[in-house]
Amino acid sequence: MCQILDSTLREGEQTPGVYFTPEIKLLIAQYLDQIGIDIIEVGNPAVSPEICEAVTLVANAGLNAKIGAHSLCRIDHVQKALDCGIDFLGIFFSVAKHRLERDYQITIEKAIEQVVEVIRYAKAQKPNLLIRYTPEDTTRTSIEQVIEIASAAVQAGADIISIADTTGYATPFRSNRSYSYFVKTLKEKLAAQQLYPKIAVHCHNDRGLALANALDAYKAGADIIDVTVMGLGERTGIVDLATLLVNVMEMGESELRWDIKHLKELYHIVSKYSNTSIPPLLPIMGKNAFTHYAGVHVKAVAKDPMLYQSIDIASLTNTNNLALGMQSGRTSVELALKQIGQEKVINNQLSMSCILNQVKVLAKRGTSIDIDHEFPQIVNQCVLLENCE
Ligand code: HCA
Ligand code: CU
Repeated sequence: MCQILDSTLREGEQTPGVYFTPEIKLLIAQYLDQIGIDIIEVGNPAVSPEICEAVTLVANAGLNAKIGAHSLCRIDHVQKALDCGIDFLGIFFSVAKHRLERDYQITIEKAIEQVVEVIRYAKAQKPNLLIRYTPEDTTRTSIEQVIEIASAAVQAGADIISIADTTGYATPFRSNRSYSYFVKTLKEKLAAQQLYPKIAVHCHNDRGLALANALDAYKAGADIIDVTVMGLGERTGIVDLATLLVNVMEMGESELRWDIKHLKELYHIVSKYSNTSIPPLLPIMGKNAFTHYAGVHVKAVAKDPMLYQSIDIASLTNTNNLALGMQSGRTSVELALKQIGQEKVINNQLSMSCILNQVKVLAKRGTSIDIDHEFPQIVNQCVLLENCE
């Protein structure tokens, strides 16, 4: 069984322009909690007083999920996070050769010393705190270095080691760049030292492979998977929550674990307060995800939606929709007439031809026809014309 860590409030707030007030963060966290998310990462309290306030607010709201803060590998930042009353702390520090040499300008020995000191400090302050250590840019760090730092971090008190694909470099199709390689090797080498931390994965989408990498990691035995609503995050973001849930359910996770009916409202709220519209083609939660358009499709779907759908959770997460436009046929017009309560028009052949014709004329503008607002006008015109002839 894998756990889900949602980072909409931390990684998601690293989407350019996004800012959630502490109250909105609490609202989003409440929805995530109702869905059954295991860990909610709220932000780094040392970044701003508002984030500090948000972490404190969410950590003290009595949610079932573990509430976490993010922190640089510094004692002052860790202390600030601890003061917020958190259950989970994510400390990140890269030990990639290029980073140590070109940015931090310290040796690997010095880096290990710093990581060990900070983790020991956090554990001493709060022994039941769940500590995650992330060797940032893990997938571009030599595996030997990852094993060395992970082993030191776990011995210092880290409960979780996260494999972060910070730049979206991993791919399931290159063996030593794949998540399965990192997850399996890390588990195996640490177990040989009698160390058994949970392994988390944080997959960025720069190559469009975030979901594929997360599923590769899941198959290899990853214990925790990071997601955000809509895949929000730095650059091209990380794995989308709803898409991940649907896929891990197919790989053996029980669907009873999550109350997915709250996804719709959650996505609506995150979209509204992040000023980011939900992409219509986004799997599962996009407006088009369960919308059928072309005449042949609509005709078949009117008998059974599964004739042109392979996911049977539309009613819980999204709604089955009809789109009206150039590709529409008679069944679409019939369904649209039923939707607006004008089914009596269906039996009038001349009106039906007129309506279908007008739908196609209007569709040349290049956007679908709004069934509740525009379609009734087309119907009225055609019916009027018919009565006058
Ligand atoms: C960041 C980088 C990070 C950290 C992940 C982690 C990444 O924005 O700080 O701490 O587990 O992608 O490496 O999100
Ligand atoms: Cu990230």
